[in-house]
Amino acid sequence: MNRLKKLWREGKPAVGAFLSIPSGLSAEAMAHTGVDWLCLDMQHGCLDYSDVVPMLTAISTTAVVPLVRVPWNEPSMIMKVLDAGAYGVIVPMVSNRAEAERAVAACRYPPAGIRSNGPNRAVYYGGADYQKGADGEMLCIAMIETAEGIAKMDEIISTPGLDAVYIGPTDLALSLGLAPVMDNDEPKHVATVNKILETCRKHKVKAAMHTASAKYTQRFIDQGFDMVMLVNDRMAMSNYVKAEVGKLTGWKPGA
Ligand code: 3PY
Ligand code: MG
Repeated sequence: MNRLKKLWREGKPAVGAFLSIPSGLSAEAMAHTGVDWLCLDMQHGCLDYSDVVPMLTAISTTAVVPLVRVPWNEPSMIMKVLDAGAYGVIVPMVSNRAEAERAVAACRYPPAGIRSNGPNRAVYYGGADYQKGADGEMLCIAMIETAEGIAKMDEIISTPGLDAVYIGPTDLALSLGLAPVMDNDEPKHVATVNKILETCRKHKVKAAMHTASAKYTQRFIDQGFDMVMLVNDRMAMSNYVKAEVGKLTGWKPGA
């Protein structure tokens, strides 16, 4: 059973993190932090398929829901990460209905979609009859972050079978002619984010937002987002060590 879907059925938001470091150990460590979900980032993280499989295994030692952001809207990789045990995919840069339908179809077995049979690792949590319930459990999450996607948000968000829409704030900013900063307060950015959330509400699709801080994670939870990303592993590590280094007195880095 997909615990993310359970949280949503209970009306609860889910908080998670992105993993960009190719390590089973850091995936396991992050899975023990209290987050609801972890997303292995194959788009911008340093992860290949051979990294993703042991990281999914490491996350499976906990109840945390494993997701994968695939590098692109490409059915073969979507199917491979679902076979390897992801409970859903985040698909970047979905710009129109046809692209959203392509992503959804790759996540669903026939007759609903085109997913090919071969759930090699997924059977270990799904059981021998994994295929029976898989279409209802695997999350297909499309990112809206391109200029075309912003213009066509209604046709994307209303795509049958799409579970959620995930906002990529920095690509969204670039698409709006703004600087690619996270936790963005530019009025044009805020208005676009609000409009995506509203459109998700209209079509009863879950809305997900990416942040770089607890302050903005809290803000988006309070605003009604169903899924919010709090932190990524690389930033967590470097921010923590930088802060600790900064607390030392009588010592300067490299001095
Ligand atoms: C973006 O900010 O564009 C993202 O995709 C977040 O990783
Ligand atoms: Mg992006």
